[in-house]
Amino acid sequence: MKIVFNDSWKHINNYILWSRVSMVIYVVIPTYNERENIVELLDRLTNVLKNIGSRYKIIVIDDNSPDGTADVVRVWAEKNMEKDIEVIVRKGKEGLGSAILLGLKKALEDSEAKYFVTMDADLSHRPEDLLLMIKRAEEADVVQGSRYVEGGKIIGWGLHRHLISKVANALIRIIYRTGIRDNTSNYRVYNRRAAEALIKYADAKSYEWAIESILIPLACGLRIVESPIVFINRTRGKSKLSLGDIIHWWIHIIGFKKRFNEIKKSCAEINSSKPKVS
Ligand SMILES: Nc1nc2c(ncn2[C@@H]2O[C@H](COP(=O)(O)OP(=O)(O)OP(=O)(O)O)[C@@H](O)[C@H]2O)c(=O)[nH]1
Ligand SMILES: [Mg+2]
Repeated sequence: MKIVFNDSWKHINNYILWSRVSMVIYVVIPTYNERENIVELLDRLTNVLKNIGSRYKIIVIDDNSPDGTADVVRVWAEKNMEKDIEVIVRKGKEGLGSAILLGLKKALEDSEAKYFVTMDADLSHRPEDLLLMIKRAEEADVVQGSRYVEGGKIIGWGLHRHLISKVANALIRIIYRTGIRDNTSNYRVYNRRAAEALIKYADAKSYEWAIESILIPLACGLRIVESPIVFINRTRGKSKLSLGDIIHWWIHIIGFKKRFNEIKKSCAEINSSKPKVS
């Protein structure tokens, strides 16, 4: 009996080890003029990813940053002999949403890609919070990095940013019944199902991405959990968020409702046409 027990444990351990090694975590990072932040981000991020122990790939989507961010990444990769990083440079500033979508599309081409992380390059999203987020990804389709659950917080925001964020989140919770405390941070982990849903339905070019990329998995009935993050307001480089972006963002929160219902219907139809596994 004892031998059988030990053997099963050996199998389980081997399986855990095998599944960790065989899965690939992709990290998609949009950048525009982030040369002051990107080196620290990549140092800390690769450190965390190595600790997790799975294979990983980092995709940086840079919009031909005038400050030479893409070159800084290339030099960093060479200096650190880091092969698992790719820089895609687009012609000009096309928006953070379309940059992330491109990165996800590219990542999905790898059949071994299991988790798809999206994060900002300005060090507002601490790479160290990814450890818990990846752990939680085993129980959900989307892990939302959350500033509004126990253990999460925001450092460095003025009163008006707190107010905008609180009101926006309350509005999203009411209109879409998300039940999620933090609907607007772009620090997330998606599994393949969720990433595919985003490729199929998302259309956001710019900052509306933060809204669509949580509401689409929700419309498709996917499971979303929150994991605490400490959000630190950028201390280096400039924000690209303009007043126009903020206005557009507010309009999108309300205007997306019709599309949300269409996506819900489409996803329900796809799910009901799939053969049931008993
Ligand atoms: N490729 C690409 N990246 C962008 C674009 N706009 C913003 N980004 C990146 O998207 C991330 C978030 O942009 P931020 O300017 O920090 O915007 P934010 O975090 O919403 O605003 P702040 O709170 O003011 O920092 C950063 O990594 C930016 O470099 C864009 O047009 N193209
Ligand atoms: Mg930022």
